[in-house]
Formats: sequence, C-alpha cells, structure tokens
Amino acid sequence: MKLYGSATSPYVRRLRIWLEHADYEFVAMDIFLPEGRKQLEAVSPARKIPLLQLGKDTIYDSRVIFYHLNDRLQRETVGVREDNQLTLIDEANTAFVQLFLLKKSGVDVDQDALYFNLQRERINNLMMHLEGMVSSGHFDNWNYPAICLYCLLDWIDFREQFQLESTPALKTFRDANTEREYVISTDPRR
Ligand SMILES: N[C@@H](CCC(=O)N[C@@H](CS)C(=O)NCC(=O)O)C(=O)O
Repeated sequence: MKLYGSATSPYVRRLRIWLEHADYEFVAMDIFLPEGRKQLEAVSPARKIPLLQLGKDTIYDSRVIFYHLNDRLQRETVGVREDNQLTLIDEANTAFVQLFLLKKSGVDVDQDALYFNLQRERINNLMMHLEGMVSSGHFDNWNYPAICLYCLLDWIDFREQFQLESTPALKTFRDANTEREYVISTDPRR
C-alpha cells in the first residue's frame, strides 16, 4: 500500500496520523516543484494529493481513502454526525486552501469582490461553528474527524491563514493534541 502526498498538505497529514503504525509506504512529493509535478502527473489525473495505491486500485480523495481503509480495518463508526463533521471541516479546509493558492498567485484576497466575500463569510462562519462544536464536546474522541480538525487548525496556523487566538476552544483543542506521536512526526514545520 502506497500513500502519495506532500509533507505539508492537511489532507495528507490526516491520513498519515490516522494510519499511525499501519504498514504502508509514504511517497513524499512536492507538487509545486518540477519533479513532484512529474510524479503527480503519473498517478493523478486530477493532479491532487492524497491518493492511495492499493494493489491494482488507485483511490483518490482523502475521504474516499478513509472510507475504504476504515471498511477494511473496521476501525471506527461513521454516521451522519461524523459525516457532517467531515463536511464542515472539508469546506473550511477547501476555502482556506483556495485563498492560500490565490495569495501565492499574487491575487489580493482581501478585495471586496463576490468570490472573496463569499469565501471569507464561509470561513468566519465555519470557524465559529466549529468553535461551538468543540466547546460542546463534539471532538472529544481522537477519531478521524478530530484528526481532520487538528490538521486543518494546525495548517491554518502554520500557513498564517487564521489567528487561532480568536477561537479559544479551537486553539485549546489544537494545543492539547500537539504532543501525540504521529502529530509530532508529521509536523510540516520539521
Ligand atoms: N478533496 C480532496 C482535496 C485534496 C486537495 O485539495 N489537495 C491539495 C493539497 S492540500 C492539492 O492537491 N492541491 C493541488 C492543486 O490544487 O493544484 C481530498 O480530500 O483529498
């Protein structure tokens, strides 16, 4: 089993943390460098990471990879509650990644224009909503959704996309989980 991804992607990191001691190969690539793009071209028509090669199958998208592996490993229950948690985390993650890539492309993401206003509104709303969910104990267990939330929070902090101080429950959640073995070994700052 091979997991392809970068050391910085929050979508990749969530799977690496969840897989913990599992026996698999992590194929690290920098998708913004020429060599990494070549590697990516060879395995992903969508040119996105993560992707998993499992025998003859290639599986795209972190959530589909998780569903598939969770089915095989019978690790945890995923009901409507967990699916909704994952959807909200993914919506926030996507919005943050979009703004990050636009900023990296020299676009002024603070401008008063429909697309940017919608993204900012979505992000602010989702962060307040996730803050409330954490405060009411939604992420008390270290399961896949909690790992995804951790990776989102740590990535927006690492990329300076958001001030975690403005959402104290989210900051406390992030800080409380930083000493875990696989959180440390997958830290993009290392
Ligand atoms: N829905 C996808 C999102 C994956 C994704 O957006 N990955 C980013 C890296 S963080 C990527 O590959 N971006 C490349 C690009 O946008 O060109 C998943 O959950 O796997």
